[in-house]
Amino acid sequence: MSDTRFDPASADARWQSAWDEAQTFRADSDSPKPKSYVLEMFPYPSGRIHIGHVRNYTMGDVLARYKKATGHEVLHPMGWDAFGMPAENAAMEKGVHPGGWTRDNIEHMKAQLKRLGFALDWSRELATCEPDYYGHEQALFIDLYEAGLVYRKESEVNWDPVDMTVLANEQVIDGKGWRSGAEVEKRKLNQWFLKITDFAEELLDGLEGLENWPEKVRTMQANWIGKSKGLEFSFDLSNGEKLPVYTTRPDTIFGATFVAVAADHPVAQAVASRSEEARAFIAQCKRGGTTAAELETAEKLGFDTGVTASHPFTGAELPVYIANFVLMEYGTGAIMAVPGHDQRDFEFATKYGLPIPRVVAASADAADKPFAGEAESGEGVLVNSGFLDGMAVEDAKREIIARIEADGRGQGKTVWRLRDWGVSRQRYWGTPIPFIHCTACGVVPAPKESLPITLPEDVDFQTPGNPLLRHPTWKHVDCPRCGAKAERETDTLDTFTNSSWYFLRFASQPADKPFDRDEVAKWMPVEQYIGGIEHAILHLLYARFWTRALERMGMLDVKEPFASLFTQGMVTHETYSRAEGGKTVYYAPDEISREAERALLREDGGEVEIGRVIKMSKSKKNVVDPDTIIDTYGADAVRWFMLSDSPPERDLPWSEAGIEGCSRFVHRLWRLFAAYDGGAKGDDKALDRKTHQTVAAVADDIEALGFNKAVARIYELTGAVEKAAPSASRSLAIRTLVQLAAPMMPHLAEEAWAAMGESGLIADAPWPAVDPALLVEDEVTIAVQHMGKLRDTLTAPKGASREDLEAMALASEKVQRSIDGAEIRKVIVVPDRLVNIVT
Ligand code: ANZ
Ligand code: ZN
Repeated sequence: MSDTRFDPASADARWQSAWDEAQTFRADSDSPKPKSYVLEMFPYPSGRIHIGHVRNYTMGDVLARYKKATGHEVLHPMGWDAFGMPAENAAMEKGVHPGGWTRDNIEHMKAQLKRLGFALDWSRELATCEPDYYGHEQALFIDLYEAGLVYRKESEVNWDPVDMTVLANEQVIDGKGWRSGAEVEKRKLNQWFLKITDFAEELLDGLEGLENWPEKVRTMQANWIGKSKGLEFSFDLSNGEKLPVYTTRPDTIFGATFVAVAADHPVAQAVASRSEEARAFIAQCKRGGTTAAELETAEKLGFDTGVTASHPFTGAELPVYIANFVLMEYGTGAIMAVPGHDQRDFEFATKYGLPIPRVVAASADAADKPFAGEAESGEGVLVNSGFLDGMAVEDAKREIIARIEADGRGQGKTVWRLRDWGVSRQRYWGTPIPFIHCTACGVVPAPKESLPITLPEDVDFQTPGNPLLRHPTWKHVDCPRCGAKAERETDTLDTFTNSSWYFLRFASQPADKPFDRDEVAKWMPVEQYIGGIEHAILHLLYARFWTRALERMGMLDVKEPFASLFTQGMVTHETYSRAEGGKTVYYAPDEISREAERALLREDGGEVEIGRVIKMSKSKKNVVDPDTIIDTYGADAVRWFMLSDSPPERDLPWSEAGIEGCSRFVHRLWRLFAAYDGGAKGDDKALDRKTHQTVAAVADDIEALGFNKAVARIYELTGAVEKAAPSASRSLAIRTLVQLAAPMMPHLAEEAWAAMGESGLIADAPWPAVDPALLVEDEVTIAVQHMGKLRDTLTAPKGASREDLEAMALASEKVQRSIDGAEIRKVIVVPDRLVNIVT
């Protein structure tokens, strides 16, 4: 082989175009091979590839290439989650069109991905912002509507009175609009919803079958769905009405010292109609945030309505408050408050001087133990609770539910935390919701033939508000039902809808419908899905919901989209900063010269502070640019670094020394490959064993996504080959190393494969075969005798069974010649030593 240096700059580009030309990674739906669908979460085209993408996609790539080598027809696609707010923000800030901005970013990022040599089927590339994607999504949305899974209802939004626009939750900062700084108001608007709650039970139960998902993701989803068993019962109020409340702790009922309702509750509204003070209080509640987390931490505020509620067992009259921590959308919007055992109630009672009795204690004799400044929500026995005294919590729950049900006051009930999914966004850069409002016919779905309903191009972002709403012509259409003048819906869909079915469109891309059921069935479910833990809840839950909904509608044959899920760790780096003019200014690693104990800013030699090793992020400037490192070290070194050292689920600290080491290893392997001599003679049994064992182990590691282990084994085999003397075994080991490295360092491997005189691409070559006999650690030499005379010697795996040794001995030609057809009377086997045949 040649002794030139390996030059990534030329080799990378050369092999990338060779794969492109040969369409090496094009997935064939009609292939008879077993299918394997490997998918990484598709990126948002923000402008540049982030190092986190590089890590995620490298992992998927190794698996995809390995699956191909092991005889699978692999689908490994890539696309763009291309709708969303950053494009609109760019439009507002830079005066560019969101479409142009997004498409430029896609072009740039695609080129970056290509430089990494990923084995992707680019023929299936899709961008969710293109009509040939979102038009099909509109069709699916209409299908969901027709299946009864889409509806409209009034619901609260964050309204920025200055920008005259609805804000997403993340655009509300400390109760103010992120751009205008104006105090955000809550407004009721008609919004579109998807009925995910219809699937709550299924989505929860389905988690059990997902054994190949991380436990923590399953737990997070289960908590989000939030099934709770409790009791709904009614208090009799002093005004003669009944007030239903919901509790998950009916056992604590003797500890209830007040009752509270949400600001929107009819009881609160009734009080407000009579009291100016109550109206002011309710208005104040509405200014605060409404998320559960905000309510948890906000100061607890209440307004005494003057109404009282009669305790069902003691008859005590409990005050009824309007309280800011009670949500209208959960349970009944009213609670029995038990300050001793619920933290929110505890804070409230402390503030308003209400009694805090104990009704659960560690033991019966701790009934009067004071609280240590907070509520106790744990297990124990009931105390100060009349007929419940001495009972365990679970027994007491059952007892109360039974008595309340017997009285006809209420019923045991299951409540879900999961809410229906509000998908309306008052924004431009999203899928237009395919409905038409007609004064005569109401809400009418757009006819399917009219899809895609495309976004107008001529929009301006300098005026506040939704560009679709103010566009002069776009929304004006004739009603598809009665032909009268009507208006299009101007809301667009939440971008999470785009990522809820993209994996189906990758599997099948007909022009006239979202996907073909039979073709999808060939690929789905995704065999391995890889992405960030930040998508543990919403994206994965929504994708599971769409899949189940489409299955129920008879459009799909799978219920769960992702058979295995892997959440990779982050790429991290220390930060560099110093205070300048009262602000903390961050510096990028390439602006710093790092010494053992300190870090200096190259520009002025001044010392900067070394911060914690944290996730790479633009705001902290602790990032490395993938393009720069590919330029410097080549794609294979970068890929190798992404796989080395850290287990893939853990964080990977970026280091200059680390990537340099990887680059050195690429060249070291090249030198070894260059020493390949196809004609070398002689064998080296120990090396053969090592080679075969490494092949088997690397395969197991890749299947288990233990890439760092596979990397370590390749290092080890490399070391062993370097030490070995030339032999046929050594040549085989070198050839095998090229194959083992191929999924990880595909450019180097192709270059070596070609230089060794192999025909075809290594990307198309099968995974090296393993001889099981060579996987056994030790071999022994067995003497084979006939009538006590040595006739042959055999090499057998250590510990081979008597039967195997006997069979091997009888298979020996020399032994057969010696026996010469005589009748065998007895075979004596001494394991690991000898076989003697008696005739
Ligand atoms: C009495 C009680 C005693 C409660 C106790 C808890 C502990 P999870 O478990 O999250 O489902 N709750 C009910 N409806 C509410 C609403 N609309 N807004 C705010 N809080 C509400 O929570 C159920 C518990 O949250 C219910 O059980 C109720 O307080 C409260 F030691 O009732 B509990
Ligand atoms: Zn009409």
